Amino acid sequence: MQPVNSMGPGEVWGSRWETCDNALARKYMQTVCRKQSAVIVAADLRTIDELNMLLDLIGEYIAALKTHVDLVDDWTPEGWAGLCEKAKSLDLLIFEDRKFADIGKISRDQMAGVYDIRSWADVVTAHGISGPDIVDGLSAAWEDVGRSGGVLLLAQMSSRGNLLDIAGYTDAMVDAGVANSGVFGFIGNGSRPDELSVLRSKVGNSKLIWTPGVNLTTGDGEMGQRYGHPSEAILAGSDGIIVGSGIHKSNDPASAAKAYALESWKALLERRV
Ligand code: S5P
Repeated sequence: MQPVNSMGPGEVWGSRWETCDNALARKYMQTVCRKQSAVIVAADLRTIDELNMLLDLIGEYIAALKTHVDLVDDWTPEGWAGLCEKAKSLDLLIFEDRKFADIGKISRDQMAGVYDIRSWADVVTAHGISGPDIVDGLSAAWEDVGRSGGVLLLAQMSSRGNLLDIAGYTDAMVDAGVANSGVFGFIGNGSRPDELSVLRSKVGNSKLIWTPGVNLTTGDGEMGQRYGHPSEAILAGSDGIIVGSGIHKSNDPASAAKAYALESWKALLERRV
């Protein structure tokens, strides 16, 4: 049998690799193969020092860095630029989980502003509640600074009582998103593999699905969060597990990140056949 470390993205991702139409998504799939990890860390920490320390500990075990730039207490442009440089040197896509939701032209402007998200984020999240033009607004913002990026549309959420499964919302989101080359993929609910399988069958193979709501300890989390097992999420169709507290609240973040990486990689290889 071929050693896994010589496997190319076509062998690991199968038809996902062949049909995926988004350059950044293909880059992510290659990174996953190189690092043998489909872990996106949700680095929900309040200081730049803590963020840097976390990346130093776990950078080799993850494929992307997810941030919430507006929860950092000591944010400065210089401090943030240093963190982004570190992420790039670790071969990580930078994903700002801003959950844009306004009309297209305001979302474009919100990509600028104090944080200037368009200049450093490769991927951002958006709700589709305002209609499909939000994707054009966000893509235009990247073009404004000579960059390109990808939008992750929230098709499902992991929190209990969320309203995204009401009255055909998810289906409409998927229909609009699949047809749009600015869409990197979708956020699905990692805590409910059965719902995730249904989402995957609607999405098809041309777009990625990344899933929060995963933890090696499953069940209810804080304030309505719900957790499913990372392997089950991947076997149900997730292409990237978004892990926050499972890593950054661990006493040993490096070992935790390594354990999530191993689970994700094993499940990806199992799904392949
Ligand atoms: O439905 C969602 C969508 C997202 S992006 N549910 C989520 O929890 N998230 C994000 O994933 C959330 O903003 C947080 O950064 C992360 C989950 O963190 P954890 O500590 O619960 O693993």
